[in-house]
Amino acid sequence: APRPNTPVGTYDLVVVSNRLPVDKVTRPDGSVEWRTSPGGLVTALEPVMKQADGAWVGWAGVADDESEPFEHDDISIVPVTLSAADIEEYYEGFSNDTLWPLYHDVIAPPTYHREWWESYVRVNQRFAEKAASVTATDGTVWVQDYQLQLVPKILRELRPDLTIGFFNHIPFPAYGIFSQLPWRAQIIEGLLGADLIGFQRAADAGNFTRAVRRLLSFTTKGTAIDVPIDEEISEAIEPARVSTSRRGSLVRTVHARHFPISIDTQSFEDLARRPDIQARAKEIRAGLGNPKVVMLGVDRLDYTKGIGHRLKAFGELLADGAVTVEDVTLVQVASPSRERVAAYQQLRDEVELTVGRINGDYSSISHTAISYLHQGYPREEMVALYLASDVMLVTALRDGMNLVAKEYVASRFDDDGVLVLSEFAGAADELKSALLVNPHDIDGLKESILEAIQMTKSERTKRMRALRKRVRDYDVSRWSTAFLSTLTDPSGTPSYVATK
Ligand code: GDG
Repeated sequence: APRPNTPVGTYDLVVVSNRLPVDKVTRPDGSVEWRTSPGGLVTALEPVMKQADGAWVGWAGVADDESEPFEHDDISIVPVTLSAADIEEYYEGFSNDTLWPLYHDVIAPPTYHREWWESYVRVNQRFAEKAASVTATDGTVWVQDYQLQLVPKILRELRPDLTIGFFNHIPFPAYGIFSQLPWRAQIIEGLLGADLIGFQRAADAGNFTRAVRRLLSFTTKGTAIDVPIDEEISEAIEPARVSTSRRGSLVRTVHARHFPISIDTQSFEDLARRPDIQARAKEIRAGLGNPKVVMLGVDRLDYTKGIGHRLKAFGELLADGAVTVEDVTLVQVASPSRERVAAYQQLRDEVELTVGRINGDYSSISHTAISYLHQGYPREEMVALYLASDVMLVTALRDGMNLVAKEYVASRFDDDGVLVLSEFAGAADELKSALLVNPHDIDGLKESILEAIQMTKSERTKRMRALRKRVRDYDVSRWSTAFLSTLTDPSGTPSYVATK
């Protein structure tokens, strides 16, 4: 049962994420509009949320917004307020300049600031209190991602009656790296407030479980972790989740497992089959001067994505004379991201310098080596780009999953196109028929690019069919169903057949 004097809400399923699935847009005349931000998570959770009496707790994307809860497209939206200082310290600071680089294997140096940590604690407390106040007795809360790792613990203290899930969308690093974090024990304890902690790859779940053993010496067995609890708490918790350890003390069982996220595969294929989008794909190729081979990169402009390594490999292929701009062109969409964080400003300068150099050295009047687009595009245009491209380059240095790789595959209903995919993206565990590359090995990357360019039609078809089967069989609704059913019944057979 909930603790006495704790306010209790009415929603049986509550999703908590840093950003709401809607953006608050203020028009020039001052009127306000809420626009659905088209993301995979919304598509995945919309049906479940509508079915269970669901609500979504999160931030609307603008400072100091104090909107009251409201309904949007049949989902209840519960906004959390962030001040300009919260955004700077909790979000841009601790989330994006401490945790993000640390969890991506310190590709960029993480910054540790005590003020940022304090803000992270305060904001996590606010999200947890909001979630606690809207969730029904014995309800389920699903917390999303690295910005909110303390929420499970705070929530369990406020509401021991709840079933709590957490999903980490980014990698979880090996202990040798994670242990740099001055607040490493608090983070682990925060996550252990959940009943089920989900990760993208088996390796991430393993890294987390090892961190639990190293820092807290709790007993683990496979994916199960025994978390000691006191008697008072144990009475409020569902009996099936409580047991007595070999030493005779009471423990809660927490599970850490991998659930590789996916996309709404069908919706990408549907777009790709639209005649207007196919016509647009042809127009894109014509606009590029109808080269033999169009290569594509699509990333948020982020240092984890290996954009520089990709450019270096392509630049060297041009310098070697292995390819010419008449035959091969690269389109790089780099959508603007985290522009107030210094590391991102520096990355933008580096990428744009490199693109400028390569284009200056190798482009001709009629053919550009790299079409660089620092812009965001509608989903329709992305699918047209996927269709227009013979080779898709995903060369992330570290990536939780990488949905772009799956979207490319989902769009290629013609069974054509070659995916070059980094081993360091979570997607590599599943998309084994891609050309897997180590992006740090520039010579290897160049060879794989040439192999992709020269691949025969029959080999392309064979590989793409295998890739498409995986992405069709494991779409995002299967992901959310698997997570939620494991959360509510951890003893049940996992319906999601794990990879590896
Ligand atoms: C994190 C993890 C994990 C990009 N530019 C445009 C655009 N996009 C879309 C892509 C894709 C999404 O954004 C990016 O997803 P990714 O998975 O590639 O990468 P992150 O943003 O880093 O996401 C990642 C993911 O969470 C989910 O768990 O896979 O590893 O880092 O859907 O298509 N979409 C449109 N215009 C753009 O310009 N419409």
